[in-house]
Amino acid sequence: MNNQGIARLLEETADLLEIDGGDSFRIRSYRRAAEAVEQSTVAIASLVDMPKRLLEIPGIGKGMAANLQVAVRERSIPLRDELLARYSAEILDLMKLPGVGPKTVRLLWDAAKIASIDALEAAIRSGALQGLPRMSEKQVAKLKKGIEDYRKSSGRFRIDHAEEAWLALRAYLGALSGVETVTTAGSLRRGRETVGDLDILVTGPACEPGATGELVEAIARYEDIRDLIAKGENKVSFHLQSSLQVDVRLLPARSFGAALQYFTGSKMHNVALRQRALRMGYTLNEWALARVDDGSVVASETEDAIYSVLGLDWIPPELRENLGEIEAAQTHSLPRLIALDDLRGDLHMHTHATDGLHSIEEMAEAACARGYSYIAITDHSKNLAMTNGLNEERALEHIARIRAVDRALGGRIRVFAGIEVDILTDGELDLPDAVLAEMEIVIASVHTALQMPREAMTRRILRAVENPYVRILGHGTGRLLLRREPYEVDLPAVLRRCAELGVAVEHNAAPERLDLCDRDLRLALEAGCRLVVNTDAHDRRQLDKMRYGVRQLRRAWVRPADVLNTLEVGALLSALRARTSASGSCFSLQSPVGAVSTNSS
Ligand code: DGT
Ligand code: CA
Ligand code: CA
Ligand code: ZN
Repeated sequence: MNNQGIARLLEETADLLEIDGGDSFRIRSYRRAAEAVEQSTVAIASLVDMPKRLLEIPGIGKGMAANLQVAVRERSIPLRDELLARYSAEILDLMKLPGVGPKTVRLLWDAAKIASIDALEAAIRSGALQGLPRMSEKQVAKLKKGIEDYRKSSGRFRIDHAEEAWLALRAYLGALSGVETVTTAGSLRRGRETVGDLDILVTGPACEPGATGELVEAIARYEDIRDLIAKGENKVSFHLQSSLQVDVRLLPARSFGAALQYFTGSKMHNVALRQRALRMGYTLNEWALARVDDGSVVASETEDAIYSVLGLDWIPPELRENLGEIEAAQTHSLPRLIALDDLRGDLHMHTHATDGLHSIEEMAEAACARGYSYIAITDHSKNLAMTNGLNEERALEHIARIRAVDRALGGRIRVFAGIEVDILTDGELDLPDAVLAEMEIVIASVHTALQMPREAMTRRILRAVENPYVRILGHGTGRLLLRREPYEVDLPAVLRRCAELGVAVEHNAAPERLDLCDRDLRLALEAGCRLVVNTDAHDRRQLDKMRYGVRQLRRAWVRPADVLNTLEVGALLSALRARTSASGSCFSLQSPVGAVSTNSS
């Protein structure tokens, strides 16, 4: 069992103790241990026979060390099992609902012995929650919505979680004897925002028909496996601890291309491709592209060869959804899709002035190390009190600090002053124009009152983007993947107006958000919007999340020229919305080093 799995067991034990009304010191000790295990750079499993080493980990005492040993050996913690037996094996599922923590679960249990999502749903239906403390009508409606969303999304996994599982598996499989290549296919290869299961292809001498026995056994010994689903001659399927399903297929190298093509999908793309093959006198399956008449194989080793025999350019996996990519591949008009390397900067990030972790300097240095030419520091505004959002006075001080850091960097990277200003419920912005006028990058975002009716929300956002200082619209849907549905809004109307005003529309690269989604991004392009892709980093490592955003842009057929932060500094500043006052006169950009100095280094 890996550290993450152990940490989850500890965390769940703490949750169960809290539900059980346990001693707060004991609860904290489990949470601290979970944190310590998760942060540890050493695999706990490798220390299982060295209790002394376990005790060296900060936050791990004697009793906890014993827990860790059991966790590694038995994949469980006795106290956790005991509590699950007392309540229900499904009680922890309740906490996957938004706004539900141990306290609420405790309440539900005390009031009506509710210990699963099914039971909660039944209780809502029968009205059994009425009159309970802290269960207003509004709260019950929220729970009901939460259950609906949970049902829709359960069984799918965020792209970053799937990627993490994939990278660990790739390392394990790649090191097994007789394995030469390990490749991911399916929705992960296509870069979908969520993944139903992992599809993995393995080739090498141990994958040749008749020779797979030992490899299959070795795969089945992977430490993160929770349960095996199937173990065949050339396929092993299992659930990981996280309950993510994995299908590993062993193939001879000669059919790798056909298998990769087939298992990458999507189904709709494959159906269209197979029909095309049939029209041309071929059959296409996971083994080969072959002639119908005599069955002779014409292509199977590479994807390239298969597409080429079918008269098509090779199609990037992100486009394989049967949305016109086959036609474009036939006429050699597939777009040159944006790639990570095209980006010159990141225009949305937070610092410890609000809810970020690092300083302006630290964010700038991290961006510099990534090779960026510019960033914008865009902390929250005061409406988001829980983030310690900036009021007018603090915003002005923050600008001064940003300018000072920008100067001190001596042109190594440009640091723009910015803000992620809240759009208030009536569409007013949370800070006065005079403050916004001092900054290059004003992102306007809706963060509160997400439950508004569609028309009111549309009016709210349309009013906000009319403010001449708004250059970027953030959080165009406000969703949290698998947790919170988008807010209701007439998105096409908003996108059209942004296009008219020259307000850029942000794609948020954080894998738990990814708004706008791929389909909405296509809508934005059709509306003539210019895009930006930003990480919304709350610590410097999160600048790495740009890659998730780029995957969604690629899925939306986005080219580098569609995205403003592929431009160099000078071009970026002239491409952003020009700022005019109500009377129409232009404001110059306020910057001590000259906002348009492109040759400052
Ligand atoms: P997921 O796992 O729900 O995120 O989505 P995929 O696309 O990874 O779907 P999955 O894992 O069921 O299958 C992987 C690929 O295998 C799929 O994209 C296309 C191919 N495939 C699976 N079943 C069929 C089928 O019945 N017909 C065709 N043509 N292809 C299939
Ligand atoms: Ca899949
Ligand atoms: Ca699959
Ligand atoms: Zn933000």
